[in-house]
Amino acid sequence: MVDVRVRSFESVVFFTGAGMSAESGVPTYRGKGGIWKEYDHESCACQTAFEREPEYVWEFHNYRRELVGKCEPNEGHLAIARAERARPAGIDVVTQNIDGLHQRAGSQRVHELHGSLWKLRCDACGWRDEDHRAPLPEIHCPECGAYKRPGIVWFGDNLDGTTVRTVMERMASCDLLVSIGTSAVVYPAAELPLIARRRGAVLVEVNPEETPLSEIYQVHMRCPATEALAELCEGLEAPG
Ligand code: BV8
Repeated sequence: MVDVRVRSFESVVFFTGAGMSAESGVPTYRGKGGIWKEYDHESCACQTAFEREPEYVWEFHNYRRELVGKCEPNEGHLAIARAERARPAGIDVVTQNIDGLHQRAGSQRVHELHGSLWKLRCDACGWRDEDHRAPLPEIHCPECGAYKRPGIVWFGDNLDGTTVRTVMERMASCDLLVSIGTSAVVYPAAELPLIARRRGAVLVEVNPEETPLSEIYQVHMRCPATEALAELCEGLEAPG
């Protein structure tokens, strides 16, 4: 069995999806209880819907802010944050999640590929802010009065170029990549671990279920995120 404990590697990327936050009570997108089973993202979570019915899109996103706002980081988030404290320059989190739970657990080096539920912007005048109030009391831009937009990468939106370049660099320079709780069906995020694979890193997939990209991983941990992370981060003590 390959030794995949974080302490045996120099540079580690944790690549996380909704399954990372499932044990915190945040609904996943697909599979049992998935949010896209209940809501059609084309009517409540995309630019076209936002332009057509901004109030309904905000009703959906305020519902998510209230739901996610009540959730706490789980032992898996905390284990990753402890690992970063033990190895300040050696751990990065690349997340598809928008819930902010990695940051609330104490992780500093977090790259949000799909934006954040807590970030806001105005596409009419360029105003930006971060606001954790749930529900958001005001959905109009304080500068120009247009509707604020959640700072989320919706389907059909481009990802932020700077974030993608930084993430590609980290994937190309890590020696361990741990994918946690993603169904690997959303692109371009899903294929980013291939960069680490090409670089010769050890790839670990943490997911109770198989995914379309399972075969690129050398090690599969078919268990929940918290259980796998307790094992992977074993023996890593933060200094002091
Ligand atoms: C783009 C935002 C360039 C946040 C999301 C046609 C037109 C336009 C684009 C496309 C097109 N066809 C294809 C595309 C590309 C498209 C895409 O990939 N579509 C797929 C579905 C085919 N991608 C895009 O549009 C991206 N942009 O390509 O720009 C472009 C631009 C214009 C035109 C063409 C190209 C943007 C993608 C980002 C979309 N944003 N959501 C929100 O609203 O919530 S997608 C959504 O899925 C989330 O972001 C999420 O992060 C992402 C991936 O989901 P997962 O995180 O994997 O979660 P999921 O529920 O699926 O799986 C959970 C897993 O956890 C399961 O496997 C489960 O087994 C496991 N699990 C459960 N419990 C646990 C667990 N694991 C461990 N422990 C547990 N306890």
